[in-house]
Amino acid sequence: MASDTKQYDDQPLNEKVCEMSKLVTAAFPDIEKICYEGPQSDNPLAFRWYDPEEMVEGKTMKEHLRFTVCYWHTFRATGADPFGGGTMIRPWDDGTESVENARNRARVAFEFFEKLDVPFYAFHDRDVAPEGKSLSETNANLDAVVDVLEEEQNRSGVKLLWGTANMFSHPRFMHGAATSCNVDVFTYAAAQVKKALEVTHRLGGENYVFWGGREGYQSIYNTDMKRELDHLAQFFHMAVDYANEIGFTGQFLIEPKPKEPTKHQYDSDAAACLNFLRAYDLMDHFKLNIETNHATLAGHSMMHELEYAGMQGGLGSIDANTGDLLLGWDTDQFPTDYYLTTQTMLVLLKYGLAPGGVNFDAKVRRESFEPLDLFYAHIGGMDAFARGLKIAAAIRADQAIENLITDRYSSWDSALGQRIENGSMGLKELEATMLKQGECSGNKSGRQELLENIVNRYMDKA
Ligand code: XLS
Ligand code: NI
Ligand code: NI
Repeated sequence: MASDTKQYDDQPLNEKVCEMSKLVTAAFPDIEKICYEGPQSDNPLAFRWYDPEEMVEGKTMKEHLRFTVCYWHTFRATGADPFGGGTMIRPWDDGTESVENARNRARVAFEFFEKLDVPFYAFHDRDVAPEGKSLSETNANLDAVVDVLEEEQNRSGVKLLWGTANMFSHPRFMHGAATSCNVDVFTYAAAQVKKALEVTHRLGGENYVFWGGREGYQSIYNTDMKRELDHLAQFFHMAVDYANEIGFTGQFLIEPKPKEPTKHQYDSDAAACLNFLRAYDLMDHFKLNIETNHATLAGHSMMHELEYAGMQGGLGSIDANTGDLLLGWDTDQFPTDYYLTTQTMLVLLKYGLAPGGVNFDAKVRRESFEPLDLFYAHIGGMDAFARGLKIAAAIRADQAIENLITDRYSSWDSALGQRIENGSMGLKELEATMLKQGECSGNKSGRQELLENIVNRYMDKA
């Protein structure tokens, strides 16, 4: 989510506040289940590319993409920004922080998941249920909503991709959670994660995510970085231990992000996260949840972050969204760019995604305030990923990129290359080789322009 964590505080502005305290009719009465109609369709409430049962590389699109709706943006974002309050019209929401409203909203969410035909959803503890006056009241609120989530999961077959704890919105977390300078805040956060793990386990969550909300610093002058990182690692080890204790076997994920809300987030990018995991002996328990807009904030492309994580066995899941090149913050827009989705799918097909998924950590713009816009946004994102999947699969089937890479590195397949790669050469042997040879053989062209043309060619035909 972007910097406007105010979205957790502000109430939605409902011009048509629902008078019903219980949901008796559908929240989206005019919308039928979204179906695949094919690329020729001009029905804005149909899929043009996402055909859940279509086979690609031996699996259905549904199995490849594992689409996920995120609860916080879709059901809690109000459209508030630093310059003004909420704009969203959500007729089913009575605008209160009551448990009853939260339970009702949960039922609406499942109507949305089913009509959109997504197999998964994801949430933070505090998105689904309101904070109480004490930790025990807060936990009881959560249980009361989780009862509805469980019932709705069983009824609809929609599953939980991941759960997580919001340890950044409440003022107590001003200095961070696991990295707070206040031991009580660390303790509160630990209790919160314990509960969130139990709830995720109860709901059959396939993963558990840690996005380091305020785990970072605004000023290095007041920060004991070593102590904070040691605490963060202890915190993760405690989570691993407790998961073992309760039998939660889901995948733990860390979500890199370089800044927002802090100036320097500890989990700044895939490389920083993997280094942290390795340094603190956590590599066996964690993978990464890579988010597009976070990659670009870190000065990387999504494809770079995915490849970097994937090559080290650390690619777990993705938060699918996009930023805006002209804006420098986490705008969390829905991804519609076929080049982006093709690049993403090229890497995901290479390393695999399950038990991760394609989670739309994206929100409709403040000006797109009607419930209908939630459908348009997700349909666009799902179609863009389905098309990206098809294009990436076609490129892979012809080895159109791979052949050029193989050729580019072919000198390494020579006797010399093999001896270096298997570790049987040192500087002395290499010096002797080059003294004898005198000069390098010629280089090969990088063929960047050809490769860009090849990707365009597959865009045209897939
Ligand atoms: C914020 C993150 C957040 C995580 C879940 O920028 O993207 O939404 O995905 O805490
Ligand atoms: Ni984000
Ligand atoms: Ni995210």
